[in-house]
Amino acid sequence: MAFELPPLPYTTSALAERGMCQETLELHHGKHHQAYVTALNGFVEKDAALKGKSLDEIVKLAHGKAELAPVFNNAGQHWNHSLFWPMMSPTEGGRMPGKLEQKIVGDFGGVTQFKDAFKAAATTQFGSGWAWLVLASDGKLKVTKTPNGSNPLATGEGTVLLGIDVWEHSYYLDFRNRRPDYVQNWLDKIANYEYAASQM
Ligand code: MN3
Repeated sequence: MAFELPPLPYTTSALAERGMCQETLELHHGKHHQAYVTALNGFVEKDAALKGKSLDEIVKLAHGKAELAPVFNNAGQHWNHSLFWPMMSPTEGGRMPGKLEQKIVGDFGGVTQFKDAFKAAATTQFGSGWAWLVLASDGKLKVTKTPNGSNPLATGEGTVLLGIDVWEHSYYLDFRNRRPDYVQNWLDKIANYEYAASQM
């Protein structure tokens, strides 16, 4: 059974007023994410060891294996983007439920401290990659970052609550080279903290 591009949970213009325009979402979802899915299906088709495996299984088994790097890159990016779309909200973006806010205050010292740590991770990820808010195995929230198509599922860094794509294709039409502005706007107006709280 081939992997499929999941539909966006909102229209491509739904986040435009919040700083992510229709063209960004059309290209990012319809072209970039679709390309990862198509490439992954091509690899699975040709490799008996991958057939019938779940996406999580492929991400974990391909991680760190040089000969499976192209498989890992595309499987990881399919996994990352499938989470990224519901991690944004045209109605609840930026609004943090009390349950998550309390946990963030407890583990980071405050919402501002959390946002600063997340922004630092997202802006210091050299080149392409992702920044994440994870619930680590010790029960604490942590901010982490991964290069290219990698993610906390592969690295075992914890359960993903939130993640931001910092590949240039995710922000260049809206923010040009200003990645810090993209990340700050995303945290303040776009991030779906209801989704994050539901993963705790
Ligand atoms: Mn992307």
